Amino acid sequence: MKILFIPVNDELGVETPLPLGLACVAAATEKAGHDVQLLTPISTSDPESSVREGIKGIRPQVIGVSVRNIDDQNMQAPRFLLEPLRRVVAVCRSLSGARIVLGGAGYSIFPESVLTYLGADMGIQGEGESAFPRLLSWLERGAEGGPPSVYLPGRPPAARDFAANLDAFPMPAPRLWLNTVHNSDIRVPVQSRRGCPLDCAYCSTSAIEGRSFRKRSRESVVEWLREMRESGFRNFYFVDNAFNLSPSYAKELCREIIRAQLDIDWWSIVYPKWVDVELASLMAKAGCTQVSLGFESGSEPILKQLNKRFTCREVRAVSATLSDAGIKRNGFLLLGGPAETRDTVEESLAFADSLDLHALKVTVGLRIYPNTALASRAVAEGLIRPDDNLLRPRFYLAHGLEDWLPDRIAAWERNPASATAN
Ligand code: B12
Ligand code: SF4
Repeated sequence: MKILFIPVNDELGVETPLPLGLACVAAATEKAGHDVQLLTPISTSDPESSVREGIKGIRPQVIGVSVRNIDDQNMQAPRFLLEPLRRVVAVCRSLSGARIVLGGAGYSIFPESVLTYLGADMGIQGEGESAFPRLLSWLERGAEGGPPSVYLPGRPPAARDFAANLDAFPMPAPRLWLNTVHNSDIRVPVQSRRGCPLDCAYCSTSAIEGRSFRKRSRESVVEWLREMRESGFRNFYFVDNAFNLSPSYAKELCREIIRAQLDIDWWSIVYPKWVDVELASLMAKAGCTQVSLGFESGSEPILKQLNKRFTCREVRAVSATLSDAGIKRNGFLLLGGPAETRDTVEESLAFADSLDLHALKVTVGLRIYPNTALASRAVAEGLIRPDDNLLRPRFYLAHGLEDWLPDRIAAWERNPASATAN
């Protein structure tokens, strides 16, 4: 079959990440014997010309649209991003009779409500590498028999896919998704693992990747990095939820990168625990120059509320170990969650300040995602109705902090040294 894949630029004012997920699905679809075209991310403000061009080029029977972001998770001025995406789907409909299939991280969190909202034909929750080609075979057979792992309007979905060994899936070749990228300084996303068992109270990852931890062989990751390197890219971003999970895999992967002498520069996301001197030094030698350290709070009771498995002491130790290895640390605070008070906020700001971070991003209010402990709590506290599908962003902000916290953070951002002031 002929398939057109459409990634979307949500125009958030920050660089649109390269569409790794869609490229993975495109690679698997091509491997299954279909004709594939992957567009460069199209602008939601003017989708018509790019979609028209894409459709003219391949005359698709199926169009796959990636739904990455639902909103920008900004409580003070939330941007709901599905409205422009609905226009993209409508443009596809007006220009082609192809079936429109949705997928992606944002889609996976809200599979039924996004399908209805965007008015597409079907959607795939979670990884698309095996489910999408299976869907195409089903369509080729005239959609006879039960549909494979898809959401159809008004029908319950079949069970979703979780490949145990990610090496079963091809990694996208540069010609498939990078041949129109002219800036070789761009950070190319790379994924070595999927799934997160840690179950933080507010997190949506289980809906996207599941809770079980699955990986690629380190050899296949390094082989792919080599291919990218030979195509001129030197900067990478490990999009794995926690690069240091498991620490033994992380160390082996770093050793493999070092052995391959790739001379690359990469960033990653680190869970603030399980980083010893050996891992930090291997990461630095392998080319890691910066990590995101999402410790979210500097108050022990709040960490427990968020179901974090680390203590402030561990955060401090991990931060120092990474710093000693020469790796920059970007910290993240998530303030206003369950049991947060003015005192715990001040504690967190002072704690973050004491870590001597390269940068710190403070978020006020927690975006509530379906099927999370935070959502149950918000229902119990009467903040949201039990039947709210949460597609329109809803935020948790501890009672009593509504007026004070945004002002406090604005003041702190103007003058971070005021961390201990009240
Ligand atoms: C790494 C990451 C980032 C990095 C990206 C770095 C880079 N260079 O790529 C950075 C830090 C820049 C970032 C920024 C943001 N991010 Co982010 N990010 C992630 C993270 C952790 C991984 C994304 C990823 O690359 N996955 C790897 C690929 C292979 O997986 P995938 O894209 O999901 O694709 C698979 C499936 O979804 C499916 N699939 C994908 N497309 C399609 C299409 C079809 C048709 C089909 C059938 C299947 C399919 O198959 C793919 C392969 O298996 C996710 C959380 C998560 N675990 O998914 C959040 C996540 C996507 N981000 C999120 C958000 C909100 C943001 C920001 C808006 C934050 C902000 N306020 O700035 C920005 C937006 C940036 C932008 N312009 O789009 C949210 C989106 C949900 C929402 N509320 O909208 C997520 C889900 C995190 C969360 N809170 O739950 N992010
Ligand atoms: S560690 Fe990250 S991905 Fe895992 S549950 Fe917590 S927030 Fe989600």
